Amino acid sequence: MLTALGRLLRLISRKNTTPQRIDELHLAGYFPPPMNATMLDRYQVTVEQYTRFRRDGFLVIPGLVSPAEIAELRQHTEDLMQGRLPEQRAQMAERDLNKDHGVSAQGLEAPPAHLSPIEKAQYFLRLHMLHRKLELHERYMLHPRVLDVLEVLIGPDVLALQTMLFLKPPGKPGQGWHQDSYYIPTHPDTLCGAWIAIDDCDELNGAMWFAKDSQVEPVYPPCPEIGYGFGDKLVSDITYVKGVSHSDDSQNMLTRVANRYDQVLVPAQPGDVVFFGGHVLHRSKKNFTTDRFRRSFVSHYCNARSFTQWGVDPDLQPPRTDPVTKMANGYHILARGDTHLPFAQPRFGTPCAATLPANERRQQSDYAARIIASMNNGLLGCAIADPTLVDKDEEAKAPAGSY
Ligand SMILES: O=C(O)CCC(=O)C(=O)O
Repeated sequence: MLTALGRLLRLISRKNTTPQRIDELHLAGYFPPPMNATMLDRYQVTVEQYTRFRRDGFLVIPGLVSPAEIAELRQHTEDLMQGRLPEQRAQMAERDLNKDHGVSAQGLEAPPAHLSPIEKAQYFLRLHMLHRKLELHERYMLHPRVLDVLEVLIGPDVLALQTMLFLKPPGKPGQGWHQDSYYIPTHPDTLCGAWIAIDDCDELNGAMWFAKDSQVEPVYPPCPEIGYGFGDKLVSDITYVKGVSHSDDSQNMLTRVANRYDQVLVPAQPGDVVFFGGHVLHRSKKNFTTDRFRRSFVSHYCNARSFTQWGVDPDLQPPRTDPVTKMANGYHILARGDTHLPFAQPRFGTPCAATLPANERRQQSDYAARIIASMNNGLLGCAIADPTLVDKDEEAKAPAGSY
């Protein structure tokens, strides 16, 4: 390896980094493709942020989404809560707001029309998968700066799987300790959430908590009597759990695991984005305030080379599930990079990798693929080194057969 690495270092040494040389290196697969104007606008993840994500299991990027965009997202959310969106053609059934914790809805129904604005705003706790019904949710799921970060953390190929809009009105409950890969399995497991704060979030209105460093844990699978859930069943002494996401800690068996770690509150300002991996234990508590919402827009993604059976859309005909493997990748949008697996186009046409012509998409992710593809020659991809640049002294110093 030292020899190969030495060659690469020589290739990119100062005297070799002329624009033409950089172009050659790009073509040889060492560097990402040259950036165009849009790419220069990219959010740049640092080594420190990358290591923090891997070490802590989560990463907060302050102000990743602009104030103007948050204003748009907030206004749209308020219209949705009041049933004012043109897409909200049906109405939800009546229910007693004092007797439940708020509805988690898949659909786009409006709250009953006769309710007061305050009652309407209390009607929903959270709404799922509306990127399949609302252009704006698709657009925020595919927000370029959010994708810039994901491309580094779990990419370069990124598949957009899921969205949730948390409204969490005053007095409504949070979600107890859980691991997201329990709900959304991907193989290999590359799941990552991106949680965009719409309101100020703090301890009182139910900000998120993380069991810091707990991303090293396996995903704890459900006891057989629990209908749904996934986990690392091959770990020989794994505990099967009950009460995942239960907000009463005594009912939630993951509390014991979470209690082995420091538990940190992650307050957020509108526009801050919290990225978190599929294994890290996290929770949010009740909204203890009487007058503040705690709204956030959350999307989940995986590497687009991972296989998933999750997220079939029964409304989409003909079905896109692979009849043999039950793979459901064909329902999810290719956000960045490329993939050899199926993927969906964004229904509302939001620009992303899926909307690029195949050759352009391949070119953008080619540098990652080439490094892998060119390893077959025994030289770990460094075979294109210019023989005239061999430094005899350095070569001689490397012990025979060393890496
Ligand atoms: O926002 C919350 O209260 C919880 C979010 C969460 O746990 C998740 O998105 O996985």
